[in-house]
Amino acid sequence: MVDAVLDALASLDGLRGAEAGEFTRRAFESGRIDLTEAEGLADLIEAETQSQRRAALALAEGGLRTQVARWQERVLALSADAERAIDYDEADERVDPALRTAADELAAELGSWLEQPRVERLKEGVRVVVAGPPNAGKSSLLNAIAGEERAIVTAAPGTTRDHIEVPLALGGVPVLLTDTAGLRESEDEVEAIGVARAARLIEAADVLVWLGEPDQVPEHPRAILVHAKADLPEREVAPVGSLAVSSANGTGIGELLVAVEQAARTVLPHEDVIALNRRQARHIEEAAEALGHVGSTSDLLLIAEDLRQARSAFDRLTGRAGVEELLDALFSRFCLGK
Ligand SMILES: Nc1nc2c(ncn2[C@@H]2O[C@H](COP(=O)(O)OP(=O)(O)O)[C@@H](O)[C@H]2O)c(=O)[nH]1
Ligand SMILES: [Mg+2]
Repeated sequence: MVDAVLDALASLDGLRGAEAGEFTRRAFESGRIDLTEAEGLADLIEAETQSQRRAALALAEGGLRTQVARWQERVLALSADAERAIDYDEADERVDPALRTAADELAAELGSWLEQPRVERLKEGVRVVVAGPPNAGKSSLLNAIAGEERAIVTAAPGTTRDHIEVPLALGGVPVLLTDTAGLRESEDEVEAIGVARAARLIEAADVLVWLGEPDQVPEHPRAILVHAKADLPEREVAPVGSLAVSSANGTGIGELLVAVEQAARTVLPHEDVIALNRRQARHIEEAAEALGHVGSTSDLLLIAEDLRQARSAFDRLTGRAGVEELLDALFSRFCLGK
C-alpha cells in the first residue's frame, strides 16, 4: 500500500523520493545546521541506548557548534589584534604578551576537551574483559550474564581459544563483554595465540573482571575481583574484596553487574559534557597545536599564520569557511572612518 502510493507520487512530474540524508544535507548546505549538528543527527538515528541518545541529542542541538563559535570568536579577536599590529606598528613589531597569554589559555582549554572520554566509548561500548586462569569459570559466567550459550563451556581447560564478545546495555550503559582464553603457558599453538590475545585484551580493557586469585590480578585501573563457583562447598568463603559469584545458581551475578556498570560509567563521557568523535577531536587538536605555536615565536607574521590555521581547523570542524566573519570581526574593532 505504502509502496503503491510512493510509486504513484513518483510518477508525477517533479516529484521523487528523498535520498538518504537529503534533508539533513540540505539543512547543512543552507547553513541551518553545521557539520557537528549533522553528525549528532546521524548518531541520534543510530543510538541504541539512553546515554548514546543523550550524547547525540546534545550534539544535534548545537552543543559543540555553540562551543566552537565561542572558540572561533576568541581566535578571530586575536587574529584581528595581530593583523592590526602588523598593519599599523610596522616599526615596532613587538608581540603583545596578552595575545600570547590568550592563545595559551585557549590551547589549554582545547587540551582539556581532548582529554575527556570520547563518544566512541558510547557507540562501541565500554570494553569489559573477563579473564583469569583456565577453568576458572569465565565462559560460564559470560553465558550466565548473556543468558544464552554464547561461549563454549567444557570441563577441559583451554576450550576458549578465541575471544567471544557479547554487547550488553547495563542500566543504559553500553558494554562489550569479552570472554578470553585462560592465561597460562600452552603447548598448543592455537591456544597460545588465544592466550597472547587475552593479554592484549586485558591491556586494552576499560574494566577487568578477574576470576583468578586476587594476588594474581594483572595491573589494571578498574579490576573487579570475582570469587567464582561460590556454590561449591570448598569455595564457600570468598576472599576479602572479592565478589562471591556462582554461574550455576546465579548468586552474585546481579551484584557483579552493578559493579561492572559503576566501573563502566566512569570511563563514559560525562553527561553534561559534549563527547567528541575522532574527526572533531582531530580538528580541535589541530587548532590547539596552532595556538600552542603562538607562544613560541615573536614574529607577528608567523603568529597571524598560526591563528589563521587555528581558524581554518575550526572551520573544518564545523564544515564551513569563515572568511566573512574574520573581516567582520576585524573591521568592527576599528574606529569609525578608519
Ligand atoms: N559448580 C560450578 N561449576 C562451574 C561454575 N562455573 C563454571 N563451572 C564449571 O567449571 C568448568 C570450567 O568452566 P568454564 O566456564 O569453561 O571455565 P573457563 O575456562 O574459565 O572459561 C566447567 O566444567 C563448568 O561447568 C559455577 O559457578 N559453579
Ligand atoms: Mg572459557
